[in-house]
Formats: sequence, structure tokens, C-alpha cells
Amino acid sequence: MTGALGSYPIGRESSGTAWQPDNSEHRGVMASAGDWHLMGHADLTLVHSGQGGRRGDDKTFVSGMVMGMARRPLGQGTLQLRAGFSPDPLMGRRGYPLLLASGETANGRDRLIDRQHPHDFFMELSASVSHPIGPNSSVFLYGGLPGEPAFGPGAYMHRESIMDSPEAPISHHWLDSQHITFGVLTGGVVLDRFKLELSRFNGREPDQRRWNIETGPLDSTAARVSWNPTDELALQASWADLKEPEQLEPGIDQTRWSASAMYAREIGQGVRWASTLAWGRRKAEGHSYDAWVAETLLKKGLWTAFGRGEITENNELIETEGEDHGRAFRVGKVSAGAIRDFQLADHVKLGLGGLVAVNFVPGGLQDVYGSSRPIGGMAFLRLKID
Ligand SMILES: [Cu+2]
Repeated sequence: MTGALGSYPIGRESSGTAWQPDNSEHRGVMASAGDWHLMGHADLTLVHSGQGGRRGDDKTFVSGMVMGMARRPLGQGTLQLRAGFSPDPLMGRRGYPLLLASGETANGRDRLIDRQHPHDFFMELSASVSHPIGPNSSVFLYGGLPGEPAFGPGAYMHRESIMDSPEAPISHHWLDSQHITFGVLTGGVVLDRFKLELSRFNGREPDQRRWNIETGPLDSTAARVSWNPTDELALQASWADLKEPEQLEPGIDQTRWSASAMYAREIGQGVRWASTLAWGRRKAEGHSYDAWVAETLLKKGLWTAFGRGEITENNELIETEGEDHGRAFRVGKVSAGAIRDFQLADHVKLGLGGLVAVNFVPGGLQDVYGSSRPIGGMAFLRLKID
């Protein structure tokens, strides 16, 4: 089967219109009905997060996603409909404790700090059409409410290099937080192993109401160039201009840049290795803040080991009285974990996993966090249907 946006291997397709390496694993429960080809997968994880230090907290919650896709030929091209749902709103508006994460809000007044916000119930409701313009080239249109504009690597829960970890990256709001964008229209062209695309979208982050569909003008812009030079490698560089992304900072626009490389291959009989290196920058009111991420995963049979290292320059960790933006601190985090799956049926796995994370906090924040190396951890039980 080929991709929805062009006649390349379907393994290349990631979240939104993002690309990953051609030989990435592409799993799902498939069916067909008339001209329609259907695919679905689900991933529901019961997680206990324990975060240490003065700013730590504990919580047990469910996160994950349920996704469905329907595709059929349209003229010489392809029509694809995709829907994604998240159980995250059930964890409550304050999300879950995660040291050094920040962004979005639970009450419309205060920023969530040292917590990961819940994702909206509607993660994606999108449609795309593509039309061939040559043997290996095509043009496409993609629209979503919500959907994902042409910025960054695919969202973390879709990246093979870290998808088995239930822990959100602390770099989320530099690189891939716009994966739930309430209103996006993308046009692009695929030229064999290249893709160029341009999005107009509603740059406002989702608000604290996580069950609804939001609307807003498509007044933000993103552009991305993607290149898969080999079957193992996926490269992208992107730029975005976001109108008032932060609900708590009305009137402040942001510019973001990102570049990433993903690598995936089989390194032995039944052994897969996938990695991602990414950089993201966001700039608002003349200040630029960067984030760097390295992720890797090794999978052999029913065992998976994963790890991630991140550095972010974050100005949201301390709220300064009367100021929208506080002082920026460079912080870091390294986490590593593993999951052992148990095959319950053909398409059903139950996995038991855990991870440990070490957070690196600079001098100016050590009093606030109560340590220079606060530790976090997660234990989790995952039901996977694919
Ligand atoms: Cu997210």
C-alpha cells in the first residue's frame, strides 16, 4: 500500500502530513468495505507518575489515543479521512505531574508548570486529497479541525523512537505541541523523496475545555521542507509564525523554527532501532529560546527499551509578579525505560513498563525544586490494539 499524499511507501506517513523514515513500522487493524480501505489502532495506558523534589507530585491516570483511518481512490489520486481521540480529558484539567514541563492552562488564568496538560478529546478530524502529477510526484491538500500544520517532526506519540514511552517531552511546546490545532489547511507537493508544504492555521493553543471543538481565524502560517534521502532516514526543516499561541499572553505572537533527523532500521533478525534528533526554537518579543531532543528505541520481540535526553531554555518555570514572561533557565532531562509486552490475541498486547527520569536544574532554580537533580518516574500498564 502506498501513502495518502503520494505514491511512496505508507511507512513514511506519520502524524498530520509529517514524514518519518520509509521503513518505519506501520501497524494497525485493517479491513476493507467496497472501495474503502480502513485501518485503526488504539493505545490506552494506565500510568502512575511520581515526581520528586519540592515541586513534585504524584498521580495515577489514563492517557493514550484511539485512531481510525479510511481511504479510497479518488480520480487518479487518493482521499483519506482520519480521526483521532484521546482519553486525556478524563485525567482532569490539571493534567499530570511532570517536572520541567510547562504550557497551556487548567483554569484560563494560571500556567500549568511542572505538569503536562491533558490533550483534547478530539486529537484529529482531518481529510486529505492527493493527485499524481508524475510517476513519483503528486500535489495534495490536507484540512483538519483539529489537525496538524506543517511544522516540526511528527508528534511524539507517533515517533517510533519514543512512542512506547507514556511520558510527554519537556520540549513539547518548542517542537510538536501544535499537533492539535483547531483549524488547519495545508497544501503541498511531493517530488519523489522531497515534500514542500505550506499551512495556514489557527495558531492558538487549545484552551482548558478539553472536550469541545474550538474555532479561530486561520491567520498563522507554517512551511516545511522534508527529505527522505534513504529508506532509513527522514529529514525536515520548518518555520512557523503563530498568532497569539498562548491563551495567557494575548497579543503576543511567536515565531518557531525546527529541524530534525529520524533514523529507523532493522539491525538484526527481528531487532528494530529507531532514533530522532531534533532542535526547536521559539521567539517572542525579541527573545529566543531553544530546545534540543535526542530519542532512541530498541525493540526485540516483545521487549522494548527507550531513552530520551532533552535540554530546554524555559522562561515559564517561575512566574514573575506582573510579568508575562519570567527569567529563562536552561534545564535538562534524561529518561530511560522499558516495556515488556504480552501478546493476548492476534492484534492485542498488554505491556508492563517503567521509566526513570533525572532532571537537571541550574543554580537559580535549586531552592525552588529542592534539589539540583530531582528524580521522576513512571510505572505503566498499556493495552495496545494494532
Ligand atoms: Cu501534545
